[in-house]
Amino acid sequence: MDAIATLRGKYLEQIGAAPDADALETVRLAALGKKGEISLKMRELGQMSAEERLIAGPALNALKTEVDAALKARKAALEDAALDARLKSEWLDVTLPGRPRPMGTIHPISQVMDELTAIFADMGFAVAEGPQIESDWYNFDALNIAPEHPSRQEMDTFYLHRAAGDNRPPHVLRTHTSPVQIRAMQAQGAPIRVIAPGRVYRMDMDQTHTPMFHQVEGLAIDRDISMAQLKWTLEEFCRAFFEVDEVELRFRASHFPFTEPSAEVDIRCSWEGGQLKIGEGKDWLEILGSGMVHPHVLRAGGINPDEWQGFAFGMGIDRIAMLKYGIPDLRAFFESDLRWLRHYGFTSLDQPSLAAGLSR
Ligand code: 2NL
Repeated sequence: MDAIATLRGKYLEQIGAAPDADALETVRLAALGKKGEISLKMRELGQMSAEERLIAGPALNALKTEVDAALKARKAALEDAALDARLKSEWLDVTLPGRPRPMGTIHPISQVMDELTAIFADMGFAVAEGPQIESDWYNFDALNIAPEHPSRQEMDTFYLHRAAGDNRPPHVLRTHTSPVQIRAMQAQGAPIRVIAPGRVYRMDMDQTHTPMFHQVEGLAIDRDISMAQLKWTLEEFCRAFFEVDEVELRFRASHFPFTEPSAEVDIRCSWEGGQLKIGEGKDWLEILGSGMVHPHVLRAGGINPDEWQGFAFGMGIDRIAMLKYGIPDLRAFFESDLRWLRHYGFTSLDQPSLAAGLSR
């Protein structure tokens, strides 16, 4: 009995003093492990006489139960203490103000591209994209632009170098987004309704020209598309884009190699006190070029001109962005001046949508 009391005192004390889970496990093994002191004592019961066992058995069992319970209680206490320590060190003041971060703005050209995409999407036009480096076939031949046409001159178009000995015709930086529409026709066939917004390149640099600028072209092909639908589509676009109730467009006969007939389109406006007003007044502002797609161009797109016809148009995005948002200088668009960007830029929350702002 004395031996049991000694064991009890020793292990209960060690358990109470164990500073962590590892130390506690060491105590557990020493007491109740396979070769633990209490386990060995229990194995000795077999060699005892029946009378001895009657006394020692229950006492040892009681000791085992008590030590076991003490181990569990200490383990729980250690875990509680560890959690308390974490709760004390790992805290967060959720009432602190956020750290200020520099916030960028949406470039007016991106904003305008998003706006016009939303407007044309509402009229059933999908957005098509394509490479900015094009073969001369996609950029010129497919568009019925003759080999001797001035726009092909090295003066106006950026040509890429070929390796010495490579005699294939050079690629070009696309001079319009028309090649995107040729590719869309080839991929999709007719009927088709797409717009192609994007960067285009021409060798031009002065007050009103930059060597890289932005264009959106549109294309609608079906069995019976006419200039009447072209006119309605452009009127709807202008009403929504310039956010005015009425617009008036004027078609002037013109010439492009890729359309026949061709028309340049002016919008009625007034300039009063340097302030542009769209839809009223006695001035006219040229905003785009358009026409019925030339049969040669349909054929280049893999579409049979005896079955299908359609309209196309092309518009400068930078220019309509300047008109809508009163931006005076084209070249500032591409100077990455942060003060300019903060002034003319849009917040990312200012999402163009037909429901919010782009009214008819
Ligand atoms: C302008 C004139 C125009 C087109 C672009 C086009 C595209 C295909 C077929 C036929 Cl795939 N035409 N595009 C048509 C007429 C005018 O742009 O002054 N742009 C600023």
